[in-house]
Amino acid sequence: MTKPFYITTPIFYVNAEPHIGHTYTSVITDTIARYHRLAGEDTFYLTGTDEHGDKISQAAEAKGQSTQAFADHIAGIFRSTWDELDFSYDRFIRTTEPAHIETVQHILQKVYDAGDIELREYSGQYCVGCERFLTDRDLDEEGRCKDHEKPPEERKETNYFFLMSRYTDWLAEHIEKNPGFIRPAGYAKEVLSMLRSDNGLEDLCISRPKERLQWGIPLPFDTDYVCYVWFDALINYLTGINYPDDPQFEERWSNVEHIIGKDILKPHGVFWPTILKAAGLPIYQHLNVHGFWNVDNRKVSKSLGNMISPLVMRERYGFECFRYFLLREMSFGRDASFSEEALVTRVNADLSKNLGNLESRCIKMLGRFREGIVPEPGAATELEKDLEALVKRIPITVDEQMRNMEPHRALASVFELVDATNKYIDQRAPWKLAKETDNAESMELLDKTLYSVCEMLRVISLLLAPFLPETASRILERLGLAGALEKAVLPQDAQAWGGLPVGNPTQTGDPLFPRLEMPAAEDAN
Ligand code: ME8
Repeated sequence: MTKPFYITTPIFYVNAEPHIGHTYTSVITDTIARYHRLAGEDTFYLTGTDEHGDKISQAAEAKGQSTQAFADHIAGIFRSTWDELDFSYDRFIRTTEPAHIETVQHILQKVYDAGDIELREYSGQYCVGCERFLTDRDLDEEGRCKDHEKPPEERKETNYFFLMSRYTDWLAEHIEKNPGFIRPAGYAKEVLSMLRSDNGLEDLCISRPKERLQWGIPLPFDTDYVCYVWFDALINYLTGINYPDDPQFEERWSNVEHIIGKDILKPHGVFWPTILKAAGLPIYQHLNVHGFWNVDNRKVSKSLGNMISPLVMRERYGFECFRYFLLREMSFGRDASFSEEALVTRVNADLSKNLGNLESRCIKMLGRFREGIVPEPGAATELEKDLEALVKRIPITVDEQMRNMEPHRALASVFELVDATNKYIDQRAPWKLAKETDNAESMELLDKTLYSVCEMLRVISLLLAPFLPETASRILERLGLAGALEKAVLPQDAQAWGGLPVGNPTQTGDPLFPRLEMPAAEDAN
């Protein structure tokens, strides 16, 4: 293990069950975490639930449940869903945990002592959906919240304010001087325009009077108030790695990557770095912002009933097919559209036809022509040298793309290897060579071909493991390499041509990706 790597998802509100959006964020985070583990880094992946605030207490009330019972129930569903989907998180944090409450109070006190929190009277337009006071730019022409399409409530209160505006210039300068701090670049621009807008940055109201809202963390310096849910929620990233007591905290924190959707850019791009600065803590390394999934070209919403349950998708298509589609279809940072038809089309083309056929052709031919035993490759010809060159190059490209947070491009790079191998098989036509049993040269060429194809499959599986862990393990097992992933180090083991031992026994199996049927019209979504 070398340097620590720390990656986080947003903590999800417990007012809805996990849907395609939460699943996408978690699939990306899981994939990146798995990649870093395979690169030998001491990786920590944090996820969890955000349980305080008006939104949750109102949702519980609507269900006629106590807020705690309601939060317990939905947090349990998130956790069990993530477990069923085999996400490799290291900690599932809940903001109602005593450890988190303590950390929030510690940070609040620090910022208060630094003189960055002040009591003021305030009136404004509050959106319960967003859990914040809105500014003019958050409103549409009819004066409704742009995100929730609902008019905000007029609220007047004496509240504590975090003097965020003090940090405007510092933050703008940091963003300008550190390209990639918020990525892709379009989101850094968006944050800069929030900071540089005519009115500049406002201060942030961080309290709610207890008489109005009980469900929150009491302010340590005034127990008549509870903490604003966003101030509380962001601090989960510190609690998650046991700030301030863990001796590993500093090193881990210096390598933190946050993954979020574009809807929560402002809290993460503006509130969070300024809170950290005010608390005297280093700011995060990167904020990685992805786009939004629309379903059949419409916004995902409860009222439209198009939320897409990951467990239903697993039942219908197999989770790795759904996972593959999410990873490949969306360019990280941009919006994408989900439909079951698009999923079936892509999975059939890429996984059944391309990858699945390659695996089954390769292992079946080895069984038929060489009793399933990996043969001697002999000396490389031009065709094998081309494959070797690709195997030297692609793992490095994948490594860069993963570190630049471009998983869709990394996956496309892995598939370059799949395409090259399919092409190589067609060029060599081993089924023809196999007929020329009297020709020693043909037999040698056949061995070379079979070895090279299996070796390509080994490399492909190693690189595919973070994206499709189950598929990668199955292919490696069939190559007689069960357990290889536990020892593998990326990218170097994928680059090392010849890693597959001669004489390895292989075994055939069921098709990895049976062709999917198009959904019947009435089932679709
Ligand atoms: O905002 N497409 O929680 P949340 C892609 N508790 N991603 C989507 C999506 C979609 N259609 N819908 C949701 C909160 N997401 C706060 C976060 S963090 C300190 C507090 C994903 O339950 C995406 O990651 O509303 C988005 O940022 C997140 O879910 C919002 O989840």
